[in-house]
Amino acid sequence: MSGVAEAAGRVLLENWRGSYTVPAGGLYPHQWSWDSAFIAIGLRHLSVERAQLELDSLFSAQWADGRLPQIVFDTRKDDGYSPGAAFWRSERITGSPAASTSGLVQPPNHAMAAWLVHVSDPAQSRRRGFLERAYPRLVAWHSYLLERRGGASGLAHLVHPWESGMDNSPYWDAALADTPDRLAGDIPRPDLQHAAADQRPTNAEYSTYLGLAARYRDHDCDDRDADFPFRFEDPAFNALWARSELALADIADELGADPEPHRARAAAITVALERLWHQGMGMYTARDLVRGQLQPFRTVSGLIPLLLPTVRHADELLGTLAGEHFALGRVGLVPSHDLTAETFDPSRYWRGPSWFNTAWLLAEALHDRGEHDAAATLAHDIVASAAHHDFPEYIDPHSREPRGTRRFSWTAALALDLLHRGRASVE
Ligand code: 2M8
Repeated sequence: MSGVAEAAGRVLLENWRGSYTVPAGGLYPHQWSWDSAFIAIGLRHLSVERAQLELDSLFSAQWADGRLPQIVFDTRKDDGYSPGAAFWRSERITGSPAASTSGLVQPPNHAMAAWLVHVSDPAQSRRRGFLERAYPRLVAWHSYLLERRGGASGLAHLVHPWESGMDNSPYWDAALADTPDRLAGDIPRPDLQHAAADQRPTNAEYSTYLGLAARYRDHDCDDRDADFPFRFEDPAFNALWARSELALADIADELGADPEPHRARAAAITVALERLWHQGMGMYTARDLVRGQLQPFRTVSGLIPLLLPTVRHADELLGTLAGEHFALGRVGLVPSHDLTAETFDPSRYWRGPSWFNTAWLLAEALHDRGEHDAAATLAHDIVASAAHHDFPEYIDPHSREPRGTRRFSWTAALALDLLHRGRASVE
């Protein structure tokens, strides 16, 4: 193994907590849903068993309605993160699991990860019955999205910015400003002990995040609050759902189950994504279901549909990715927000900095589309930026300086994955 792969492995070992991996020791001391899926994709190269356990432990916190929770709390560390187990009190809600969890969800990248974990050692996976265990969990999770979060549009909707994984994206600004649910008084910000305030969401954003989460919790997280003030269809969330349906088709095939319903669902979501196409922006964007508007912002979320083989506007998306707004190959990784927008901030969380998970997804998409040079350049940038800065959470796209916390698990895992699969090399 190269020195970089070894260093990445050390980050994953350090952040391992016996049956799952924390995103980062100080800032995020619990198990996060889509982090665990990205982490399993890298961990499989170190230990297939651990990668399986990472996903199994998330599945064991599944709710009776099928949702996979945003966070599974380590209740011994509840004071280190806000909002924690004491805020959610999930145990009082019927259908919640034995573990203490958040009631929200995160993007559905889990079936995609489960399939990649399986193919890294199919014989071992079969021996341990990994996919037999995972498949019903994943089917229940996707049914939750369809039945509780789906609608006539054919897309699933989010009820909180945290559910997008891209917390303070400009997509949510107008809706948050318009939301009556805010937490008054002191806003707990333990995160600021671990990352600079100008690289994190603001207190004003946090007061609405907490107000919305409290309202959802106080309705027992049951999704039937017809007047809920925040409901969005997000491109990356739905593209990952469709991509994961394609992975479920592969899993069904492997298990001798019928793959067709999964292929049909993936195709239906891909077609439904067209309602998020914004001609003027040249990309997909989020739709505010409460106010009925497409958001006039370019963010990396709107590029993620490139993962779908039959997405209609692939050529325009490739043009937007290469053009002045995201400047592929000319800045660090892929910025989370349009480089030319007034709302762009190179340091603040999901309003400009480049993240490793979205860059990895786009490197996969470019590779699958036969754009091998662009995929290799991006993969190389992921590995180099991870290695040079001690596996940062995100980077400034212009200066390439590290931002947020360091020794971040998915940064290490995804760099390790690219090295192991020969998609990038170390110079
Ligand atoms: C960030 O989100 C959490 C809330 O879930 C936070 O800001 O405290 C996001 O970057 C999210 O995508 C990520 O899953 C999480 C843990 O890495 O941190």
